[in-house]
Amino acid sequence: MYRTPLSWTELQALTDYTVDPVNGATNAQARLRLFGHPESAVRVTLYRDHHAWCPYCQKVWLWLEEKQIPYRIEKVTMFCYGEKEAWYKRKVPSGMLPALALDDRLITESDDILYALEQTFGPLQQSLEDARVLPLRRLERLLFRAWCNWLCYPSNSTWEDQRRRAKFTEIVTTVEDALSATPGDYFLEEFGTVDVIFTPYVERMNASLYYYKGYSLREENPRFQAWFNAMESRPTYRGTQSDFHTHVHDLPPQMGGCWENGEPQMRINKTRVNEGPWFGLPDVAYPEPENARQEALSRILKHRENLSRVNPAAPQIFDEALRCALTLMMTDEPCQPPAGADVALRYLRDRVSVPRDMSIYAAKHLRTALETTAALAGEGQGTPIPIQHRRDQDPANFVGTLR
Ligand SMILES: N[C@@H](CCC(=O)N[C@@H](CS)C(=O)NCC(=O)O)C(=O)O
Repeated sequence: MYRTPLSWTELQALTDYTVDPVNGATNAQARLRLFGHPESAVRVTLYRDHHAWCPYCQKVWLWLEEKQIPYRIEKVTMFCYGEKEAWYKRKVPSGMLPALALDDRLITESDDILYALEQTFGPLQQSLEDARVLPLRRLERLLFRAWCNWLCYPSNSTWEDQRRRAKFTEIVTTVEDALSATPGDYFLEEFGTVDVIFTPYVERMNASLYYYKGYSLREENPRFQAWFNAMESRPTYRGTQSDFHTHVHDLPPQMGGCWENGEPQMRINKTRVNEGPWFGLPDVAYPEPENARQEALSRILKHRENLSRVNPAAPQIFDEALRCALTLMMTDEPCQPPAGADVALRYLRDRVSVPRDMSIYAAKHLRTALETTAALAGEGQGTPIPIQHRRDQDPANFVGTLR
């Protein structure tokens, strides 16, 4: 039995989701973070990407959140999403992110930024120059290179793909040994700098190898699994954490291409990440927060006019289709959507960006409701996600409401 879709006013009444972006938990929407300090205490501005996706920005972001340093955030467009802001090019002619202003000093290069922050505010448990940290930093770069060699170059044969996989998993074994070398689940005895340095690319490896190679870093390696679980116990990490769908479609233009190996498991994983079910994927393991659906609803309510403007469907079709999906998400009761809803809703399903738009569980609920409702209308897919650029996600379309 189908019900009629709720009106926007009725939907609005179903969410009281609020966060305090300034003093509350780590979140991608904040422009100012105070951690209970007065605004006059701010000495730092972090310039990072609108998409909260740049891995080098995530490293600095996590460090600031862990140390609870008051800071401002200025968001900048990455080249593959749209036009780089002229004011930023005047400051940083290369346009590269992140950059950080510390008092009167502007610093680029994420490692130099961490050095400067460490000198000013003290290390995050261990110093970057600590004798235990230096070899682990080198190991992180080795793992990064082996990952790029496997993911970002086409293999001419199954043999070549297997060879690159073996090289990568050999270094994974060294990382597993490093994780086993100290008590606890972090790299050293206690959480610190090394964990922050490993986080951005290990998160992207977990997503991309699952999808493009059929290899599940988190599930196949017990120490990595324990490390991910430990990281997910931290609200700082949860606030910066992305999901598989976002990563696998954001990586190709950034990395210059990601290559599928075509293996049966890879094909299964790819379909699952693109079409669901999204619950149960090894991109998250902490228990779902109770208000995940309310969060998804409140984020859509905030942006629905812009979402309608960029959607390929006519506004009336998109409006009704979206209300059907949100009604299902909030009431568990399906609504029959209008003709054309399949294309409209799958276009949006493919463009929910985590953590830019909402947190990981909120996105899983939203993608599920969009897909389930789209399937009631038909098999039509949204415009394919581009792989050379992501201008379909140009933040200029959301300026003014991007919070
Ligand atoms: N070595 C630099 C690398 C930074 C980097 O590659 N940033 C990329 C984003 S992940 C960038 O800003 N690219 C320009 C753009 O995409 O607009 C660092 O550690 O900060």
